[in-house]
Amino acid sequence: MLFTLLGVILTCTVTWLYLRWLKVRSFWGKRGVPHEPPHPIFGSLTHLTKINTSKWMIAVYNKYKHKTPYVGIWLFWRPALIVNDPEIGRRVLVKDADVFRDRFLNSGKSDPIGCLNIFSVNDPTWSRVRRHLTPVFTTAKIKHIQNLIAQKSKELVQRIQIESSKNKLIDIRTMFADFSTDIIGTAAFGVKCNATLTGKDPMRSVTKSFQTYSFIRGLNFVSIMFFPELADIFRFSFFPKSATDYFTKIFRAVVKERGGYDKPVEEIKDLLDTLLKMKQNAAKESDFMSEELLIAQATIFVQGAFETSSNTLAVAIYELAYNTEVQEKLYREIVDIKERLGGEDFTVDALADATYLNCVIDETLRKYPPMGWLDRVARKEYQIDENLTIPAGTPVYVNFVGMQVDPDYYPEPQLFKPERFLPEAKGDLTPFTYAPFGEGPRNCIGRRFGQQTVRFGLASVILNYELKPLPNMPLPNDIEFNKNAPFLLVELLHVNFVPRH
Ligand code: HEM
Ligand SMILES: *[C@@H]1O[C@H](CO)[C@@H](O)[C@H](O)[C@H]1NC(C)=O
Ligand SMILES: *[C@@H]1O[C@H](CO)[C@@H](O)[C@H](O)[C@H]1NC(C)=O
Ligand SMILES: CC(=O)N[C@H]1CO[C@H](CO)[C@@H](O)[C@@H]1O
Repeated sequence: MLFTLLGVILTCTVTWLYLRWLKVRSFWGKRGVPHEPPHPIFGSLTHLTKINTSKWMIAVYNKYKHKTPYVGIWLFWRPALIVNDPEIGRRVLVKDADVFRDRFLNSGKSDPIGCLNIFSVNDPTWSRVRRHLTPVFTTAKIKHIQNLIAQKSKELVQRIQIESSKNKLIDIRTMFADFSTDIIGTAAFGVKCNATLTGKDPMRSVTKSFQTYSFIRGLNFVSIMFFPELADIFRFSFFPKSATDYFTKIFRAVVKERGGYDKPVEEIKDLLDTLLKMKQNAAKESDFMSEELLIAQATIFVQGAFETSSNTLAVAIYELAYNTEVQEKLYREIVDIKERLGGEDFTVDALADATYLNCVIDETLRKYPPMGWLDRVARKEYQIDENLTIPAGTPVYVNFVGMQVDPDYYPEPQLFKPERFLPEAKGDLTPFTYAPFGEGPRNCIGRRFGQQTVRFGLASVILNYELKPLPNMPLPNDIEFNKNAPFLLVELLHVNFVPRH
């Protein structure tokens, strides 16, 4: 009797699941959207344990290139759309940004620091926070960080000197992560960090924990990015708990040191001040912002800044070592700037005007965008084009990493050619085929901050060292990337730093 009952229940469940599956599986076919048949569990995500998602995005792009502007995929059982077309990308990110204001990725509700930060939070909190923060990330407002970045750039040169004198191979990924951690740690949390010189610092221990993409951390990120409900159930978090505990502790201590949450901020000196000011301004509009909300922003500044900037620096230095003409041209520009400054420290303005330096950075971000695809979710039904309307809730990924290496847009995409981005050549580029900082109202809020960090770091190293390849290291196009990391993250890299004088 019992067995019969169990048997009936089982049969019903299996049949129901099967019928659901048939419906899921036919989703894109029914709409005439090109797709690969999904795996019964993972959908289109069967690559996850094998290759980097960025590489996968490039593969999908190349496979469907010129056949179709978009490709249907499944995130497990959820249909999602990859957009490989600049014009549709522009509409999703800019013109119809109101429909696509939210990101799909999300960490569980059990993780306030992870789910309240401006990167992962959705409306209405996102608009509230973004509105207050955008004005303080303008060029003028972040100039006060110039001295900090200039000081850390000098320490970077010292660091290379110290390590070279010990005949040590320099792990450039780690060195630049030490550098970028010092800058963003001090700017966001108001504490002094000394990792550039020493390689060690409490703040650096935290960013190291962010960088260890073990299988489990990788799994965390896969859920957060592609299956947020699972992140909720298993209480996965954006940040390791030890990190958020540490951030909470130092944030409180520094706020206390500055006179508490209610002491009016007169002059904004760093990002922490901007957060305090945001809370105070919101209070004037009877909008209460919790301490957690502030700490979540400071934390995402660290995560959003340190790895993007340090990866960019590492791959730029690596490419320069293998592209001697580019390096020489850059060196001459930097020497000129230094002379024009009368030998004084670089300034934000002088480096912003360094045409070739900026082309080198643009080209680095073309080949190695830290976040190669942009994630949005449709808040209501949306007509993609005359052939396709997607239902509300469909995740959409704009595939810039694919477009950025498409030879039709960037001839010989494997070559490192900063000249593509020279002002006189820029007119030939197809709009919306390049967006390393994202696009539209939800683009990277720290763009200028990141650019400054990278400009100062590169200029200081190039002025003092000639970069040369070392034997037994891979060519730039064979660099390996961590396959558990959600975004492009380089593995161990070494170059030879030869002092210029
Ligand atoms: C080379 C450096 C950097 C690169 C390449 C980069 C790239 C990006 C990209 C592609 C996005 C997604 C944009 C979109 O969806 O349209 C983003 C978002 C974001 N970035 Fe950056 N970033 C960099 C540096 C920074 C820095 C220095 C900070 C903080 C000080 C920062 C903070 C953020 C934040 C908070 C968001 C989320 C914005 C939102 O959702 O409203 N980033 N970044
Ligand atoms: C940073 O480390 C260096 C080298 O160990 C040391 O000389 C210097 O005093 C430290 N600076 C701070 C602010 O702790
Ligand atoms: C819609 O589909 C038709 C038939 O496949 C195709 O010729 C047309 O170019 C498509 N329209 C757009 C905007 O892609
Ligand atoms: C396709 C591809 O290049 N995948 C790389 C992803 O990262 C792993 C680990 O570094 C590499 O081994 C793969 O080659």
